[in-house]
Amino acid sequence: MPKTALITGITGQDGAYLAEYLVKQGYVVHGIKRRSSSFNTDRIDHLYQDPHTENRNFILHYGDMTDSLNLTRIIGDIQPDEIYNLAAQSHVKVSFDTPEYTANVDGLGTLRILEAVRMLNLISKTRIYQASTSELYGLVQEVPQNEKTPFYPRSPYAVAKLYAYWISVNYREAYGMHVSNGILFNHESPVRGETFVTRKITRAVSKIALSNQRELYLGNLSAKRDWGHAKDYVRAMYLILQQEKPSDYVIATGVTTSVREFVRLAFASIGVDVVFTGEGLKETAVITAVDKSLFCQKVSEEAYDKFVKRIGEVVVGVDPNYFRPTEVDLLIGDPTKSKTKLGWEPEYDLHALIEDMMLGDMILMKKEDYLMKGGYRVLNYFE
Ligand code: NAP
Ligand code: F7E
Repeated sequence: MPKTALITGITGQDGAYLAEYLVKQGYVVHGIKRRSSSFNTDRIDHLYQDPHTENRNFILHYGDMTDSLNLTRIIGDIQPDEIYNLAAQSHVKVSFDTPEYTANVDGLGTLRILEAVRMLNLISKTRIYQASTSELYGLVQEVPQNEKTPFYPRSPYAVAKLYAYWISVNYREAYGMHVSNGILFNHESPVRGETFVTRKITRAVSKIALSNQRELYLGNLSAKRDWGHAKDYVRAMYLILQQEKPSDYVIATGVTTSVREFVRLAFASIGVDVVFTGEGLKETAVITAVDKSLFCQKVSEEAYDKFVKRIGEVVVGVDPNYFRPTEVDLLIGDPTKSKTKLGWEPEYDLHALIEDMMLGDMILMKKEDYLMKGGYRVLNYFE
């Protein structure tokens, strides 16, 4: 019999990569998606199977992390071998605007899953992965951070995830449940949400190269993150649930980079040198040189002729609206435990991650460019 997995948050970045990975491993994958007035399944459309298909191995259910009855019914119907609890209001800055909702989904949502498994007498059958986060370390108490580093959350998001972390540990200890926390450091990809900083940068750099955007505005350029690739990180989630005993694992690359340096590397990947000058709100990045052959290879010859005239101009500025009331300045993980116990090794380093993201966004922005230049008529329904 193939194993059955249930993924909450299947329409998100990690949900999509994990679903694809588990289908390849021979699993029957069930996912919970929210009802939305517009399509929200872009990232998993390639896995979709018509409900009339026989022996489907990819099945979606409507649901919401705030609805206990719905979650309990779905888990009862599916009786999954593994649950990957990835659903969350996952944006740190947005959590300051929606703290109660974030607590409900990210904190209590986890409790709802754990209780459902307990009440349905699935404790001995169902293993649970909880999507914990490096944001738990917040105002870091130790560098680098490992599984024993004390937590100091710095946002409503992180505080909600702190509850989820400890309630998972508590259910493991109180009821002997196979529940594990993956403490994942930032991981990105070409399908990363557009308002997280890496994707915001790779989209903007692509648009700026095509002369469809003049400037990119960011917040704290000095923040440092340990960035990996989501493709590598979902493999770690799977490995965590294959262990005989549940435990908590840090998943990270062990390398940290500032937002400022990420910007520089994203431009450099298409042959553009930028230099940062000034301080605080006055800090800017200016184009200093363009490598013609790399730019033409990565963008286009047509775009080069226009872009090269921008040497000496500002392409990045600071907007304080993107600052957070309390910031996490530095994250760098120590993945020793996951490397030794799980045998996990990431395949992507930061350069490979940026190449992958820039490739994805360049294709996307070239398509947009084509449409904007009247490639075909876009209907305006409100005309
Ligand atoms: P994401 O792209 O923002 O995806 C979040 C998913 O949760 C989406 O499918 C979203 O649905 C769903 N969701 C949100 N609210 C929901 C609700 N009330 N009920 C049901 N589903 C809901 O996040 P991600 O980057 O894939 O991250 C996956 C998980 O890992 C999250 O729990 C995140 O907090 C955690 N995490 C992420 C990172 C990272 O660097 N990516 C690091 C550590 C931990 P819609 O598509 O409808 O919005
Ligand atoms: O910010 C700074 C910002 O929003 C990274 C989530 O997946 O990873 C993610 O949370 C840094 C912060 O990710 C902008 O202040 C500067 O210091 O990409 P981010 P995050 O807050 O680290 C963790 C591990 C999670 O668990 C979360 O779910 O970049 N920054 N300028 C900016 N950030 C954004 N978003 N936009 C800016 O313009």
